[in-house]
Amino acid sequence: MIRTAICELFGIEYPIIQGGMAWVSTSSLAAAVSEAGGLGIIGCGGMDVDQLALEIKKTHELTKKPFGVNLLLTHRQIDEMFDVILNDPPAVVTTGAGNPGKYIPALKDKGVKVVPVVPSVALALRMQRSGADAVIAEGTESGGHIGELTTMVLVPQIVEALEIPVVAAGGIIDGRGVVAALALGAQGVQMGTRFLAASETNIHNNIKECVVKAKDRDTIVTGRSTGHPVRVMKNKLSRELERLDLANNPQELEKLGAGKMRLAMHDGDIEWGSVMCGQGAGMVKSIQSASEIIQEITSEAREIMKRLCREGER
Ligand code: TUI
Repeated sequence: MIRTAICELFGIEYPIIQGGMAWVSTSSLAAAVSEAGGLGIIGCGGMDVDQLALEIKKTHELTKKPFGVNLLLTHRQIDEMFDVILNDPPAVVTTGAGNPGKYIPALKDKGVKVVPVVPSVALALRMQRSGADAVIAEGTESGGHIGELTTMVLVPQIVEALEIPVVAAGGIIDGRGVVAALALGAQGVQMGTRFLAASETNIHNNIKECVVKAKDRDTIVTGRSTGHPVRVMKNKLSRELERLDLANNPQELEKLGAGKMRLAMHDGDIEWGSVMCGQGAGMVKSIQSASEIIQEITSEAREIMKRLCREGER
């Protein structure tokens, strides 16, 4: 079902990419997603170079299928992280939170497919010119560091502007989202929030329960005054960050925000931790394995496409 250009490009069965979430996407999740036929991604955010090297090694041991690494361009050891990747190259590198242009040639020399996450048509075009193999068009519904445009308007405009394949991200949780993304011209989807609640993530159970319990309006964007807006679950920390945003106090905001992802994901503090997650959390119903998630989504998508075909014939 739904085999698209990115299935060929990455050597995967289903056009489903797991978001490379900082503190969340380790070898256990990435390998489980790849084993289930999607593309698992290790997120380097929250890791140091030795941890990244070890997670890549562990993923190779857990699966023979293709997987990727997300290079977080704001990482304090970004150049060392890049060297780790060149030393033991994964099939795919996705990038986030910046322009990866200078890293692309060396990755391509090693046969790695390079797929930057982009929040605008202008950056998508720059990435295509720099040799990217595909882009991930990420809407503002996503969790974590976000751009301004919604998935609904960003994806079709990037699809229209580019010749390389486009993957849609932001607010995609189930088969309905997958079919909608394909209808917008995307060749696949990237999902973070749904996999945040996967049984294979090694994060604190409080976070998974928080995602499962979430309702439609439970996330908020903080940090606009710093130039790095992030979508998080509403809690005591986000209310305090919002106050500092409104007071236009980016220095205090950065100070208060430091170390709070670890507090959430590792320690399970859902009040004072930074619980980065997307608006789609309200649609996540339970904690499931990566394989159950992918099977459920693909069968939902198949059913929806059949129904739409029938209705289109009438
Ligand atoms: O990167 C993400 N999501 C993230 S990163 C993260 S950790 C963090 N790092 C820095 C500040 C705050 C949090 C948590 N979640 N998604 C991909 C993404 N990339 N979203 C938006 C962008 C982006 C933004 C600007 C990509 C490129 C860009 O380009 C600016 C430029 O340099 O032209």
